[in-house]
Amino acid sequence: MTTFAAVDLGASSGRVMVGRVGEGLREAHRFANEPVTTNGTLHWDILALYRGVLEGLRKAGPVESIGIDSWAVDYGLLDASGALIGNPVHYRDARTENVQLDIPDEDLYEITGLQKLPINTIYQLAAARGTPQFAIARQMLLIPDLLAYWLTGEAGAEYTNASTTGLLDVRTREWSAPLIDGLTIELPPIRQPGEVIGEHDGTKVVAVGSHDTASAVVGVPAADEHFAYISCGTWSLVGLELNEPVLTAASRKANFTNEGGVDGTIRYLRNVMGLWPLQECMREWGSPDIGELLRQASREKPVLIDLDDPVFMPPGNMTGRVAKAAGLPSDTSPARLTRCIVDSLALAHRKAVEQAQELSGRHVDAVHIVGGGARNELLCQLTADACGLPVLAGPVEATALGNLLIQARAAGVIDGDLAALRSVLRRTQQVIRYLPRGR
Ligand code: LFR
Repeated sequence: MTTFAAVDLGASSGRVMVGRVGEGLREAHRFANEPVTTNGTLHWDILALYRGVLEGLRKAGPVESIGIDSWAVDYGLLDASGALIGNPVHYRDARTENVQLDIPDEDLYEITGLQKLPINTIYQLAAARGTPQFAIARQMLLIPDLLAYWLTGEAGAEYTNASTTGLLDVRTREWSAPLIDGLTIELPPIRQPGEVIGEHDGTKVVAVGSHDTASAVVGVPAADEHFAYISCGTWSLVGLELNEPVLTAASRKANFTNEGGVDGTIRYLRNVMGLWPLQECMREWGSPDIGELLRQASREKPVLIDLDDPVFMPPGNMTGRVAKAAGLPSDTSPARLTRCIVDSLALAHRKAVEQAQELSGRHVDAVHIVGGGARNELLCQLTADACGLPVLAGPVEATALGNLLIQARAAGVIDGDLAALRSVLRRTQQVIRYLPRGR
């Protein structure tokens, strides 16, 4: 049977997973993703990540093809010789805080369909403009495209990830001429998931939904279209899979985004802060056992905070920021702070699930939680309670599975639409059902 390697880079670690259709995934290699601050700027350590990818591919052994996905919006700049200029800047860096674009928000939404998020590439490029590095830059490659370029020598921009930049036209699915007008750097041609990018040491590198959230949505084991998904990890990406974008003023005001999905779908969603505040608190507490912490938290009384507040974006001193927002003393116990974050997240999930339905007119009767958050029983139950809908939790590895399925289809091992790919997941992946309590 044919084996595939899925490279999946997350905000805190990267993995190379190996698997076959209909079987489980094996983790060939996991490596830390540790951002580094120099001269006050937060960077990704991209060469360490690339080394991790190479090491993982070596450990994976012979495979039919390789697919790469990662978080979105961040990029590397290349000079005229194709060399990387400096380390890619982390989207959590403060450089975009006060950036203003020339174009009004309404017009930008009309073209791109994207929620207003300062992390989006368009704001990052505006912040970078005028720097000496930008002056010598000739090309921009998003993170998975940069790694694919190093593996194969081929430059391109995979569509689902390009759709998060704020430079793509949501209708034509190409770079927007008015938005890239005047940009002194070249944006490479768009390529679609399933296309062969090139070869690395004789193995094909195939474009997948290279935005991790796009691959995660492929990996949602939904039975029909009446589902909401929450791709829950560092972020919670909460939304629906649609065929057409929703570009109304109400949608813009609710800050909903129309990102490009695999097979021409639209990922109509909101970025909710996700488990990031809890991950940061855990780091401060010296990484205690999460199971025990959640058990203790389940016995605490809820206190709610607004997780959308940009005050929670940067790393560091998260316990202090959460306690302050909740009006709790700075020595509040980890269990209480955990309960506060998890409850607030469940409520934010509910708000986004409800708004997505209202704004799109699509009704849902189940919420799928995929990604690491599917392991968090307290969060899954509280989300079911808040939404008043069954939550179907799993697979945890939806992103790597979505990555692998698109490679498998490209190789001709399986065929069919997203529904067909999802039926494979329903047959092979464990899903835990949480029913809503007490409404
Ligand atoms: C999730 C994710 C989100 C994106 C954020 C920043 O890992 O890709 O979809 O908004 O990271 O890139």
